[in-house]
Amino acid sequence: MATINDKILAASAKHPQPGNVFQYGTAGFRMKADLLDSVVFRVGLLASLRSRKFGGQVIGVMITASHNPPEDNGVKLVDPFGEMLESSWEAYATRLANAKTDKELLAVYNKLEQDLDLGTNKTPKVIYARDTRASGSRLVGCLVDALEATGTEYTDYKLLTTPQLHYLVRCSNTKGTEYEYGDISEKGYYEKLANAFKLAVKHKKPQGPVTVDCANGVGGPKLRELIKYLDGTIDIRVVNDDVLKPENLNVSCGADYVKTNQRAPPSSKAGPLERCASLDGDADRIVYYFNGENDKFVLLDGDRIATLAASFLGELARQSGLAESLKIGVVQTAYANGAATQYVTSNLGLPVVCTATGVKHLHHAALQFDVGVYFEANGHGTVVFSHDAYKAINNHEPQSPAQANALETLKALSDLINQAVGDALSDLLLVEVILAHKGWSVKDWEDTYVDLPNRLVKVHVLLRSMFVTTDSERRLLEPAGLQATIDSLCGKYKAGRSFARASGTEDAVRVYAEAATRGEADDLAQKVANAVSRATPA
Ligand code: G16
Repeated sequence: MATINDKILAASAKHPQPGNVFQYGTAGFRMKADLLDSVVFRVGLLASLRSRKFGGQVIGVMITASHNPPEDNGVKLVDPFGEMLESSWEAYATRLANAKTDKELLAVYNKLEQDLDLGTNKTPKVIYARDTRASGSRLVGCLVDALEATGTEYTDYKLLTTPQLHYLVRCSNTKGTEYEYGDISEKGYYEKLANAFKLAVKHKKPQGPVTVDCANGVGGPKLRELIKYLDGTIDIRVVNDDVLKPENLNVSCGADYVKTNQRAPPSSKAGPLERCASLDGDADRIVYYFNGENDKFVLLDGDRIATLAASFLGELARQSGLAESLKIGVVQTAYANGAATQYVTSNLGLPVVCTATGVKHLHHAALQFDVGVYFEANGHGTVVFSHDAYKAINNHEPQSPAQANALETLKALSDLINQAVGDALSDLLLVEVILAHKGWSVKDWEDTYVDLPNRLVKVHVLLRSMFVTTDSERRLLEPAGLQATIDSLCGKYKAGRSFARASGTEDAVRVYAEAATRGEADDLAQKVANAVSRATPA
């Protein structure tokens, strides 16, 4: 009878390593889809090991390249509590992906089995899903080959948003425990969000419609499904939800397009002051925007969602009598607008922590607070409630009807907000609850503070690995001398701030710049981008 090792060798022979060097990056492996077969197969091997490490708990595998172009794809692992894969295991993923031959792969796999102290012999379990990319089903085949070879139990959830898969992993592993999170089904996800939303807007209904651009990705059909559970409590208008033509995914639409270009999708028909939002390709990011005075485009990005959420949660904590028990904090990255950071510390009086890019870093930092609000400026984020915060909220006896009302909303929000990971659908409903409660238009939201003009530029370089950062990616250690050039350029502009870092999801270096005026921000970004180009081999 064939052993597991024989099966791995035979299955691996169907998915030869193409000779590339792979790296588990900001959000897993991500690249042109036709290079990914061996990588996905090997991620399947690792998912099986990871489940064994946790005594057979469910591990998630998501096949998506999120905001990347349609011809890309990617794969990432979800840990038992629904979080991103623990960082120390990223190196194992990279090691497996880079083994050159089937035999070498088996040797790496067996060594990991030995070194990882896998404990019990419980059957490993994996659940997986994919976004709407054309390459997704082929890559699922590669994954299944690994799961079959290793005798792993698996469930195919077909098309899901990334946060839905995170939800299902968390529900699967917490069922019957004090951390029980919800019903282990897609329907359970919609019911949980919809019930929480309906409770939160019981006394204050959202005003006017919100138009949601779904990047022609999986968020479209899933949002339409969610709407069915909302019983008309909100008018959500879905646009850019064409998933039948996968080549349209993220093309001239979606959260990344809107954030990077600082403009609405060209297909947008929104009138002045109409509330609009854009999701990304796997619906784990969201940004809002509207056409302001003189047709000026106004972006309400992740920073704005963070400040809105932090201010509202602070109010609810005070109004419900829980201000003393709930320590609220905000986590941002270097991309956060300087004005947003200032607003949180000065106006809201809340602490701010800065981490490197990547949800896993922000999530981890947010767990230090009872209520940790974390958002990347690109719209990726959520609010995490600690176990103590849940206890405080659930055990608190309100002393007045006003306290009871605030407490009910706070409870509803702790259910509405996805605790596992940033979730565009959950964040959409969160923003809608807050605007409804405050009675705010998008203009009122914008008026809370004035953003410093900023610009994001992508520089294509030959060797992005040359860019080594420190201080939460705010400063460069290498290439030598480049940081001094950036410092001196920043010094020439009022409120000038800029940094450069290698993307973990695209073959590019990202340059961010902000300054007192639009012209200065653009100029600074361009000059830093030029310096980045000059510092790398042509
Ligand atoms: C992923 C990560 C985000 C990160 C983004 C861009 O998002 O989950 O944390 O901000 O990539 O990362 P980078 O600048 O390193 O390319 P998504 O939505 O693409 O999965």
